[in-house]
Amino acid sequence: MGKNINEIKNEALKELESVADVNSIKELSIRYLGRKGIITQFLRNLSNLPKDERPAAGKEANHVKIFLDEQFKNAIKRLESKSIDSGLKIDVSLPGRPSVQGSMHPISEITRQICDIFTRLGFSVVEGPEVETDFYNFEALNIPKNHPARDMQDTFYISENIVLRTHTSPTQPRTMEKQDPPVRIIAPGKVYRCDSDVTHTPMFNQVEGLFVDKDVSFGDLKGILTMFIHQMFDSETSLRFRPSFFPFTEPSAEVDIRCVMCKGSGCRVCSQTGWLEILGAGMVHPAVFENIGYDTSVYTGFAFGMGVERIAMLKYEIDDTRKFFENDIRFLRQF
Ligand code: 2NL
Repeated sequence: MGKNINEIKNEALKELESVADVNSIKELSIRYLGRKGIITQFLRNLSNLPKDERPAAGKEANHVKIFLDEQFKNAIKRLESKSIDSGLKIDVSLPGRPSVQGSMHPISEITRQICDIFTRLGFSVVEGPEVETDFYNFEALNIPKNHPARDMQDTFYISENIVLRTHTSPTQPRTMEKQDPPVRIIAPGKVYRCDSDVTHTPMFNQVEGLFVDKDVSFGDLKGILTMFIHQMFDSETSLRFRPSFFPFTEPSAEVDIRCVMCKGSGCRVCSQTGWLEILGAGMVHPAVFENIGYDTSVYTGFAFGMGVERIAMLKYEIDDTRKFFENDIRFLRQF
């Protein structure tokens, strides 16, 4: 064999010292490390060595290859930064690159508006985990073991006792465990259900609220929710409370508003009823208070929950929930 690998290395370094522009360095790199380069040939010729010398020689040659590659690249980097330092490559007359201005996602915007209204009414915003235990998502809220919401078909199970929360309600027993009344909280966030069609996405957003103190009545519930709806929609909006059922409230009600599209005369959006359902509410079931240790002879409270997508659809006249999560910039830019 001709030259040994160290001689080749030293020659390459010497040549590198004598060149002063990027192209020459690139040529040098190709001459040594390219497909037909000196080092590449050297590695190929190793097969001529006696078998027991090949591994050590190969290892050394590979080290040199990596070393030289680094030297060439560093030399190029040094030259490039030098030319930038000396101002050679900057055209100060070029216009600046515009930075893209984003906008608030409609769901974030509506969530914020809801939280702002309740914050002004004395509520604090609290957040909780999206991966929940069976206890906080169901048990603490008086949702019995055989309830359909607990079915695998409706709930995403991580394991037997861990779920993706199906509502933001678990945030509330979590808060009540840590704090004695009065409690005035609002819990916004993402929730998950096994459901996917024009009106359902497997992830959607809710805001729930809870008010606990001495002497809290259904009248307080009506007053607070009426103020909320008048601020969120229009101070002239009529609303009605219909009896309903939730395992965690008793009595329970559903709240409808006069259809924002037809003002009550009947249209496609309100299915000709003139009314739109926009929230669920009720007086907190005593079992919920017992589960977290509040004295039911002293305290009462009300709670409510609403879907953010539904409110956003009504306010912005959007007809398909899936549009919120397709990330089509033409859709999102409008908000
Ligand atoms: C709906 C209805 C509701 C609640 C949520 C709640 C939470 C606790 C105790 C009692 Cl800790 N209730 N939350 C109560 C009534 C209705 O949501 O339609 N949500 C989209």
